[in-house]
Parts: sequence; structure tokens; C-alpha cells
Amino acid sequence: MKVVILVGGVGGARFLLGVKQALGLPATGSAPESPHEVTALVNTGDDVWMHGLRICPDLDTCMYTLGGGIDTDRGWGHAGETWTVKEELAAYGAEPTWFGLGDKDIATHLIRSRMLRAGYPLSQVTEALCDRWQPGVRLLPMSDDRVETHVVIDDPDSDTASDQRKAIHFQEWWVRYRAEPKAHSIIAVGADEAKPAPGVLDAIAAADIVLFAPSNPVVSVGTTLGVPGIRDALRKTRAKVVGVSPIIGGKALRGMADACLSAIGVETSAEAVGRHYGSRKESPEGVLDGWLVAEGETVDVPGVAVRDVPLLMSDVDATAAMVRAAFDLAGVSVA
Ligand code: FO1
Repeated sequence: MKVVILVGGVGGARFLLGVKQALGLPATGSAPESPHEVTALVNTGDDVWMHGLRICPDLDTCMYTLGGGIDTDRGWGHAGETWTVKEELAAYGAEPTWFGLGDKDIATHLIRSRMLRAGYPLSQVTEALCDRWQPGVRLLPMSDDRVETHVVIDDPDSDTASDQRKAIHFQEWWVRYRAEPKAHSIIAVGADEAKPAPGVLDAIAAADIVLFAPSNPVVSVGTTLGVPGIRDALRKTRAKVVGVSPIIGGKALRGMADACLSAIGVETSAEAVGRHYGSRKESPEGVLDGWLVAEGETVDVPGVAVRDVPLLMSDVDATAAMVRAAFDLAGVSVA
């Protein structure tokens, strides 16, 4: 079976572990004999140049998680990480000092930055890095072009009276300010000129099922949907498209999906997010056929088949059960 998943960072990576288990694939490493093909379309809007290095948080989180190298408490970066270079950079007063660059992680960024500077596209860089990590799924950046999520907040340096605003990179909002400053708007800079990375549209067209991981519907799945061509490909594919709500009981599980949703005027509820994605059949831009919501929730998304199941990715078994429920909702069986 060909499975395509739109994913972001920490939540997306955990969801991919469930997809692998549901398909009988080993948790880490590849299974070349398996009849299944899994392609993750990964958000790159969080990517950022820092200290001269290109950092791709969602791609790296997926690669380390599926490659068995992730720090499970943080959900990002290497297990057993050290921070010597970060401390040295801080000793020089080299900004930003608020971003956690681990020593082992820096090796990934050095390889990627060198390959990008040599002219390799991000998709080929990712393939090269995955040679080492063997995630067991194909990790495809949503685009090889630069798309960067920026957040418009009240300018912390200006006095409140002047209500000056400024746009900061998503990582600064997320990591430095813990997403506290109200996001007035969220902009994927470069999205309009970006093209889907090679293989993205083909994977969607050839898929037997497309899943939306319970990732941030604005700055992860939303950013991917914003790359010209991807939404259309999802509306055209013969595969069923089934999303998993990242909102349980009106609460965002992880990250700051609620802060992002309010920035785009969408209520923090499974129903509002399902409607925001929209029905492929009934709305002009919609992309969903199915929507998994948390057990006991009654959600109505016109033109979309809704099912309520346990949605907490408490462990891989629980996540695999969610994935099987999505397969079932799409009417596909894992032969
Ligand atoms: N998240 C933090 O909360 N603090 C950090 O210092 C931090 C550093 C970092 C370095 C590399 C990397 O790949 C991810 C990192 N993250 C950090 C996580 C990252 O900001 C988020 O996971 C994604 O951007 C959101 O999906």
C-alpha cells in the first residue's frame, strides 16, 4: 500500500511511528522487502539560518525519531546531546543565544549547509542525511524552495501606545518568546513562489491513502497546503484523504496550535479545524474525505465522514490504533 502523510515536527514524527507499526514495518530502520511505501511530506516553514547553518527542525525531528536518535523527552534534537558549542557561541555573545544548538545536531546542519551551498536541493540533502539514519519512510520536504513562517506580533521594543508591529521568524516566536506574544498574523514568506519538491505531487497522485498527522494545522499542515499545487493534487488524487484532529476537547495537545488558530480566526475545536480543512466533495478548496476526532466528541463537518476514536498518542500501540482507524475510515485494508 502507498501511504502519504502530511507532517510537521514532534507530533508528526510520533504519528509516523504509528504508521510504520500499523503497516508492520520495524520501528527504526528500513524494511526493503515490505510491500508498503510510506512517504512523509514534511513542513519546512520552520526552517531557519542560524550561525551560518541551515536548520530544518521538522525534517530533523522526523529523521531522528524514525532513525532512533531522538531525545524522547524534548521531542527534538539528539539523545545524549551536549551543548559545548552553544556555550562557546554564547561566550562570544553571538546571537541568537536563545536557540538550543546541540553539538551532535550541528554535524547535521554542517553537512546540510555545505550541500546546500554546493547547489544540492533540500530533497537530495535530506536523502543523503537519511542514508545514515534509515528512517524507513521517505522523508520529502514539502518544497526545495525557501518558505519561512514569520509571525506578526506587537513590537516588544516599542511603547505600547504606538502599537508598532513587527514580523519575527517562527523560531523566535516559538522558542525565544514561547509563543506568548499574540500572533496577529502568520505569513509563510516565499510560499507563493515555491514549488512542491520533486516527487511530492507524484506521491499524492499515486497514493492509496493520504493522512494528515495531528500536527499544527496552521504552521505545519497549513504551510504544506499553502505550497502552490499541493492542495490541487490532494483534491484530485484517487486516494481518500483522512485527517487526524490535533485538538482534543477544545485543547491543543502540543505546541501552540491554539495560538496559531486564533491568529487565522479559527476556533480551537476539532469541528472548526475540520471545517477549515474543508470537504473535498463539498467545498471548493476542501481537502478532506474523513476526519478522526477524539472519543466522545460529536463533530459535524459537512461532506466529511467523521469518526471518534481515542486520539492520545500515549505510545506507539495507541498511535497505530489511530492509524488503523484512519485506514478503516478510508476503506483501505493493510493487505
Ligand atoms: N525547541 C525549543 O523549544 N527550544 C530550542 O532551543 C529548540 C532548538 C532546536 C534545535 C534544532 C531543532 O531541529 C529543533 C529545535 N527546537 C527547539 C524545536 C523546534 O523549534 C520545533 O520543534 C519546531 O520548529 C516546531 O515543530
